[in-house]
Formats: sequence, C-alpha cells, structure tokens
Amino acid sequence: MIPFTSKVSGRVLFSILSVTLIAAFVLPDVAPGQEKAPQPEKAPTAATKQPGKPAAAPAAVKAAATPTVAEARAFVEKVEKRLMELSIKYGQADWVSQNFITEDTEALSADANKELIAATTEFATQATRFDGLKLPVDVARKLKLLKLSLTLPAPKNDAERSEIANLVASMQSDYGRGKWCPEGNKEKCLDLGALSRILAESRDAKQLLDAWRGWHAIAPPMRQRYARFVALANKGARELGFADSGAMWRAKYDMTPAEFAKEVDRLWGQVKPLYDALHAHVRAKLREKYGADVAPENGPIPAHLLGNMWAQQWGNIYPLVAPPEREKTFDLTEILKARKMDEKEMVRTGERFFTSLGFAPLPKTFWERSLFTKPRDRDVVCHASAWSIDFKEDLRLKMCIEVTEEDFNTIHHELGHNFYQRAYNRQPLLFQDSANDGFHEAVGDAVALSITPEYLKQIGLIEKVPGVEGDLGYLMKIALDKVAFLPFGLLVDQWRWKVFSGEVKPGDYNKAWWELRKKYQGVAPPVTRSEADFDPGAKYHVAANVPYTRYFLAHILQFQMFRAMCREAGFTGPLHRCTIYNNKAAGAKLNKMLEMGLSRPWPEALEALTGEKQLDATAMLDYFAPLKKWLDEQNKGRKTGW
Ligand code: X8Z
Ligand code: ZN
Repeated sequence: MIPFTSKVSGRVLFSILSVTLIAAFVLPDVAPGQEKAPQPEKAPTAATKQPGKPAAAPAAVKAAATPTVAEARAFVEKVEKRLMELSIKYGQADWVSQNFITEDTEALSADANKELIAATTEFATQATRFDGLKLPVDVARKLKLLKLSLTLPAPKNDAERSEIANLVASMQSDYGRGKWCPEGNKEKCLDLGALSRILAESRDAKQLLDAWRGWHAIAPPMRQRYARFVALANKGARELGFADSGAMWRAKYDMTPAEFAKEVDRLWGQVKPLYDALHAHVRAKLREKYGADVAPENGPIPAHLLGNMWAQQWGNIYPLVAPPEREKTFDLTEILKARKMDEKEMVRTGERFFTSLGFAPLPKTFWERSLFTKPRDRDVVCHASAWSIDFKEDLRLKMCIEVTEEDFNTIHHELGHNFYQRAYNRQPLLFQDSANDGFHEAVGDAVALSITPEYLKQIGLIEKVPGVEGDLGYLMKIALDKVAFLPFGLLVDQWRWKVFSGEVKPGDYNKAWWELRKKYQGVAPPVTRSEADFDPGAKYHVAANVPYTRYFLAHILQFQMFRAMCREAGFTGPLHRCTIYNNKAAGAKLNKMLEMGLSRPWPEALEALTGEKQLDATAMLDYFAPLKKWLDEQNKGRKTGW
C-alpha cells in the first residue's frame, strides 16, 4: 500500500515505506517537473497572487473566483479524510493479499490500490488551483506533499490505471511465489529462503552457482510486464507535471531532483575509499578459498561468492575473510540457537530494546495480527515489512523469521519502522511518514548498532565481554553488511532512473544492470547473461516497485543518528563500543525526531536528533576507522579496484 498505507517496507502506504505502493506521500519543496532551487516555505498570510507570476490558469479555472486560504485548508482536510479511508482499505486488502497470495487477493489489492491512486491523482490535480496563493506553512507543505505522494503514478484514464495496478500486483505476487525446481522436479522446489540459505552457507562454487541461477530464473517472465509498467508509470508522472517517474521519486527530498542526484554522488565519494579497501581484501580472501579459476585476482568478484543472492550484504562469508582475531568475538547465530530462542522471543527482545529507551510497549494486537514465521501451506510475500494499518495503533510485522543473527538485526530494522509509525501517529495524514524515506530505513538500524557485546552481556546472552582484541573481528562483521551494502544501495535506482528516463531501453535492461553492478560494486555475473534474462527483476524492490536509494541514505544516516544518540548518552569511547540500551535521554532525543514525522523539511528533523542539518558520512568513517587502518595494511601489495 502505500499510498497511504503505511507499510514500510513492506508496504503500505503512506508510510510505507515500503513499498509498493503507490502513493507514498512524501514531499519536497519543488513544484513538479521543476529543477529550480527550493523555495523557503511562506509564512501564513492572506491569499494573494505570487508577485511576478501572471495568472496562467485555463479559462475554466479563471472563471472561478480566486481561491482563498480558507478554501485551501478545507480542501486539505477533505483530502486527508478521504485518503485516510482509502489507505486503510488498501492496507487491509494488501495485508491479506501478501499473507495469502492468490489470484483473488491479488485482484482485490490491486483494485484498492487503484482507487487510492485515482483519488490521489485527482486531488493532486485539483490542488493546482491553489498554486501561487500565499498559504500557511502547513497547508502549503501538505499540498506539495500531496503532489509528490505517489510512488506509482498512474495515467488518468481508468483502463491504464487498472492495468498498471494489476501489473505491479502481479509482479509482486510472482516474486512472492518464486521457486526454483532443480531438474524440473516439482516435488523438490526451493523458495528464496532455501536458496538464500545455500548462498549463505555453502562453500561449493557449483552449488552456489546453481542456487544463484535458479533464483534468477524467476524473473524473465516479468520482463515484458516491467517494460509496460515503466511506460505507464511515466505517462502518469508526466500527467502530474514531472519529467518521468524517476524524476518524481527524486523530487521528494526537499531539494530539486538534480540537487538530490548530486547529493547522492557526494555521499558515495565520501565512503568509496572504505568500500574499495573492503572489496580488495575480500577478493583476495575469496581467491585463497576458491582458487584462480573461480575468483579473479584483479577483476570484479563473481556475484555468487559473497554470501547473499544479490551480493548486497556479505556478513555470511565472515569466516572466510575475518581477521585472525576472529575467535575473540562471538557468533550470535550460534548463541540464539543454543539458547533455543524462538522467533517470537527474538521480536520480544527487539521490543525490549525500544522500551528500554522509554518507548511504550507494542499493542496487544501487534502480537495477535503479525506474521512471524513462514506458513507451510500457502504462499506469502516473505520480504520483511512493517505496517500501520489504521495510522494509529494497529501496527504489524510481516516476516518469515529464521533464528539467525541476520534476522535478529532485521527484526530491529522493522521495529524501527513500527515505532516510527506510532511516534508520528498524532500528525495529520499527509505528515504521517518519515522526514524522508531514508529516515524510515535508518531508525531501526541505528538502534541495532547498539547490539554490542556489552549489551549482549547485559541481557544475558554472553557471559563475558571480549577485550579490545575482539574489535577488529566485530567491525569486520558489521562492515561486511553495512559497508558492502553501499554501492548496491546506490545502483538499484541508478538503473531505474535511467530506465524511467528512457536512457536505458528495454532491449538493454540486463546489460545496463550489469554495467552498473560492475561500476559501483565491482561485481560480475557468474555466468554469461543476455537480454533473455531480467536480473533486476530478481530483486524484490524492482518487482514490487519500491524505491531503493532510501537504503543507501539510511546506511549513512544510521551512523549519524547513532553517533548523536551516543553523544546524548554521554558515551565517550570508540563509537563501535557504544550501546544506548536503557538510556532514556537518548531515547527522548530520538523520539523528538520521530514524532515530527514529515511535518517539516528533513534537515530540521535531522537537526532535532543530531544538531546537524546535512547528511554526513563521517560518523560511518569514524566508526570503521580501526578496520580501515587494518584493511589498508592487508591490502599493501594488492591491487585495489577492478
Ligand atoms: O527491504 C529491506 C527491509 C525492509 S524495508 C527488510 N531492506 C533492503 C533489502 O532487503 O534489500 C533492508 C536492507 C536493504
Ligand atoms: Zn525497511
């Protein structure tokens, strides 16, 4: 959902961050299609025309009386009421369809989504009536957000709007149902969970390759639908005044689309040396493990060797690349299993972290309505997501949890979404979202950075805190997830932005994908690929139309938030040793930012927590500084880059 459903990640709307949605209501300060500098928000005044802007309204509108501030306010109230109703309906339909994938639930969800998109588009068009009117800051912001809110813009004609809603619903369902049946044996099909386990655990290059290929075979049937979806989404974006759907996504950051693209490049420049150092070390270790036939000395790394289906997080190959001090750290997966901690208790443990910061416990309905484990008897969308169905207290998690460290972290990530959703639930609907989408993705991760040995000892999961000798191993483990992720977080939308703008045509979808994977990640396909493949579609967020730059931003932002919370907690040691567990001052500061929702431009929200108004990767660089030093020593005499 999402157009106003609040799913994050999963979807729902409005908030959601999630996903699919459709209309995400977020908003920048820029008029659709314009690349000019953001205008400061105007102070409340009487309705007047903007100086220097002759009225350019069509005759029919001109004939109407000049709109007033009171009318604008009444309009916004009406819009929020209606969109709330439609978002809740969509949220309910989508929840059912993702938890019970069938042709019927898919149709019901697509239909509810269509209604929400239709209403949002209609309201966004009507809102142009107030263009040029001096409005109170909150009303002006809401109108701007309304115009930017759709993640899935759709053409105004009903047939095409139905078509695009159906396309996205069907790609998401196909992804959720995706399986690989070795040798065509329908008795032995493997789903994404099973294939991911092979990628994570197997050290047999042939087996890794089979699993990688098997999963990527789910996507070619989506290729044509994807191309059609792109054409329709662009038509919808253009009807709303944007250059294309990608430009509409980039307009949501309180700056122009062009400025945002530049900002992303600036941040990547800050962290690239750290990534390059990690890449060079990992490549050398993989060569030691698999030999020169499989792992190259200098070129890009084959994508099936990095422990993850998309080579986006590499924590699963930690034992292959760890510093010699690795035995001085601990293996959380082993500990969770040894303690026989079950899925629900993992979520309870995550919840207790948030309550230790001063947040109220999750409502009883969260425990009754969430999905924690993969059902045996039906297809569900297993990709983790956090939902707020009613924009108040009906919070839910949907996740096929496995007892692993990776999923323990993802639980904190998702709970970050849920606690954010509840913190802003007193805001009016159009402000019920994170400051920008990167904020929603960063909060739970910022909290999870506090899962330090010190914390694990406090909650009784380990007996003894390892000494500083364990630090390099600890940092390496985290870098394999967080640093390795950065270029992947960037390139998914670099690809989509080019696809939406028409720079990359359907006939080059796969080629362009692998060019970007090489350019940013230094990763190569493990076997020859062609345009008969559609490898981007084997990633959830492409199939389900969830923007992805949010995760790149979040991976930088979470360290910035973490540093600020540690400062608030009075912590003065090395950043990676800080935990804010039980610290009410840090929690209060975090809550200050969360409860603002989307009511103010994101730099103000960032300032509320950190005192800083700019995104800044120095917190991440400081955090990993000891590891970077070690990596640079290891890499002496090795080639860096590809
Ligand atoms: O999709 C997610 C979350 C839900 S918002 C599980 N993540 C990205 C991914 O899995 O690709 C978290 C990290 C990146
Ligand atoms: Zn998320």
